[in-house]
Amino acid sequence: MVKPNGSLAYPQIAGALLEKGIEVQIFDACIGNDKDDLQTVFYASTQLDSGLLRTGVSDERILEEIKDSHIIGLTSIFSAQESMVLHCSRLIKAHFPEKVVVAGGVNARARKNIFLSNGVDIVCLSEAEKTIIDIVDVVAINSRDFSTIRSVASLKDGIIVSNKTRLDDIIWDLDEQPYPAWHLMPNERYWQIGRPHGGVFGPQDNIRYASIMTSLGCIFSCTYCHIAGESDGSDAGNIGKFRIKSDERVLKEIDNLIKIGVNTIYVEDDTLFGHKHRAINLLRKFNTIDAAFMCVNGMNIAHMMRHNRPDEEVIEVLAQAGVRELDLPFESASSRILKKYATNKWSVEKFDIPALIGKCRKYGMSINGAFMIGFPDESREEIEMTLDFARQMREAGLNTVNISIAVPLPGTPMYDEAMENGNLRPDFNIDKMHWLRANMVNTLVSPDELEEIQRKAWESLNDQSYISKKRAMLAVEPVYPGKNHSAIANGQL
Ligand code: B12
Repeated sequence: MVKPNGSLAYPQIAGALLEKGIEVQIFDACIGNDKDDLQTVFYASTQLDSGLLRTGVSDERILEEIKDSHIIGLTSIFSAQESMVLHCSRLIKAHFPEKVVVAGGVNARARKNIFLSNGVDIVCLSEAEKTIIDIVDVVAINSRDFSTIRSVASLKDGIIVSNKTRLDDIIWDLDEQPYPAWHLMPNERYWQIGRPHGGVFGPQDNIRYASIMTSLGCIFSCTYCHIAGESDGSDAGNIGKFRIKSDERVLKEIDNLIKIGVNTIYVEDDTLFGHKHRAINLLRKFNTIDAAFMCVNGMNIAHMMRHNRPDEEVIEVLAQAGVRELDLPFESASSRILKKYATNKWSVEKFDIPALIGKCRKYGMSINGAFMIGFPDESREEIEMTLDFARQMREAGLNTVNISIAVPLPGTPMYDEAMENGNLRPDFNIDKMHWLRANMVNTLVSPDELEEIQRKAWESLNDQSYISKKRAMLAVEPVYPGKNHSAIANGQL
């Protein structure tokens, strides 16, 4: 299905530029601006050869929007969207060779060589609130030599120069980050469309949403997540480390959002309860705020438990803060898989999950269970273990179930291992790096079988009304070329 991107990178980078008095505009090419008719740019997708849908403004409109800018930034956090990002960079470079094209985001940095050979001049290798200013300073003196800037990769005389991120390049105290420039986002358009980062809403729901992160980084180190690779000595530096904003800073950010008319705030931390007491105290302060809060990201089962039983304090505080929907990332119900791939992050044997679900429901929250299948050495029995568990938890009150196929995304340890062990062909198709596609080969359960299992399980584990709602959000009835097409037809895309 088609949703606007609305990534936090845009207001973050824009905020950093505004703080230094540098003129900046945000253009979300998926939905355009006042010059574009939503019916034609957003609601009318076209299908690419890969089967993905292209949604957004024409090439001409992109060129028109950027024609007066010196520097054009492109964000690339989702690998499956890389082809279209590179389409933009090539397009811009072909028409305006003198303009500087900068890219950032987890996918761009993991694939820096490919970006640099497709019209991008500079790839930011880490968080870039400071880096973007360094780049502007170079452009301002009419130079195109970015080779001395830290934490970027660039081309110098046709050779890639890549400067790793060092400890002092990172903003450790998140209160020192510039305030995100949410007011520059095309919010009215996002709200008119009404398809935020989680949940199912329609334009009639008047959902005026925005995202915040109260902390960055994660205390876990799961092999399918890029954070596991963001440590000392990596290109990105140690940004995987858990860092927090002060309560005052978070409340000020929320105040800024309310001032621009936001009524629903998506808390998108990687691990909201990384410091449990801090999160509890912070959430208590949300009680009096006139907005709903959503946690579609960053919850962890272990943080919701205390001595293997539901931690009522955590659940109560979430409910009182107005959280109406929770995503619980079980991933697997096989202890072996959890240990090997997911930092052993919850205990299948010890945790009383039906009690946890019951408590969350008691507090009025709708619970989605997130599961993953298709790890390279995962057996059919282990997959069934997870699906059986999901079935039992549905009986215990879980509202919906989401099942992803494990994807070895570039930049993650799982990617490196898949390459090394022959689970990923060197010529893999980046457009298929998507959670409904089985990308790995030489797996115990074959890719075709995995997609079939995923589709059937999703259909049998969810209510018909939910499936219909999801299907109603499909832009076109997609037909995939080739054999592995089944998963796309199940209404989750
Ligand atoms: C919030 C979030 C979501 C939200 C919203 C995403 C959105 N559109 O904004 C929701 C819940 C919807 C979501 C969903 C999914 N997500 Co998500 N999500 C995140 C999360 C936790 C935070 C992203 C964020 O806003 N970060 C804060 C911003 C400020 O950081 P940033 O984007 O990195 O930007 C900084 C730098 O990278 C750089 N930068 C970035 N862009 C640019 C551009 C320029 C020009 C410059 C100069 C610098 C720059 O500077 C910025 C400021 O420092 C990330 C993990 C993470 N920590 O980044 C995963 C992540 C992006 N998600 C991921 C995945 C896999 C998914 C799902 C597929 C999960 C699933 N199975 O359902 C879905 C798919 C969604 C889709 N569209 O297809 C992966 C993507 C990996 C990949 N290579 O594809 C990530 C990286 C997590 C992971 N597991 O590895 N996600």
